[in-house]
Amino acid sequence: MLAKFGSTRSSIKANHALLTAESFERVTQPGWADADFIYVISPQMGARFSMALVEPHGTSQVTIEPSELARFLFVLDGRVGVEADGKSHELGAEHFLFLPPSLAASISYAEGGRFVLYQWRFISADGHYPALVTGHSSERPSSALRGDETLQVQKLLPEDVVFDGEFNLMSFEPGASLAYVETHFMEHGLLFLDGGGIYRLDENWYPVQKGDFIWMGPHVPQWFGALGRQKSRYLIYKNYNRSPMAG
Ligand code: UGY
Ligand code: MN
Repeated sequence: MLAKFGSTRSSIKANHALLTAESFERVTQPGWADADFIYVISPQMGARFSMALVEPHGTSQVTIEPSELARFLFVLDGRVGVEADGKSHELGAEHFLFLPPSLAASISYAEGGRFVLYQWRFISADGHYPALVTGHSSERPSSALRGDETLQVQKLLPEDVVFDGEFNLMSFEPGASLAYVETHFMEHGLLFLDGGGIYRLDENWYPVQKGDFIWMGPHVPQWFGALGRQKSRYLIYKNYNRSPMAG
């Protein structure tokens, strides 16, 4: 994608960032043969997690060893295979998988199997880790956010304090919006899956659309209003169930 006259919609600020495709930088990673990583969010920008778009350009597999990192995959296109805990999981578009730090895994992929990968240092509540969780967005129940039927939330992970974060899908009817400007200590890593609108981040109002990523740092004022004639929907991570003094 050519950026004319050095322009981009990407905007990297101290407490938030909008990352758009024309400024994506592709890098390789040890062990991940035939795959490009686009790290849209990283600790280097101030986040406590990383979020990458992984684009395989060949058939390969990687072995993940147990470590202090938890991982969450959300498949966008194609197929991704995960073997862990003696089970094989075949993931297609809109399948997700939470891999706890305690488990080794083998991930296999091929050209066209694009997915989002979140990685973070898991904060255990009691020294234990949750089990692997996998599923498909269509299987997860939807509920109105604070009684607003035009704004639906699907929680992909079980509601259990054993998890130190949430991964949710939020769907907005055209014209729907967050009810108020949120200001919370939890961070977000977001990918627009459908539609778009206006995202307020701190003192900026950004036009946003499908394919855009957003980092919201701690306490950044945030609000979204959906525009256009189709539903808007995003995948959003938030550290959750833990005190700001934990970790
Ligand atoms: O869960 C959340 O904090 C969510 N409502 N935030 C957001 O959509 N920016
Ligand atoms: Mn929020």
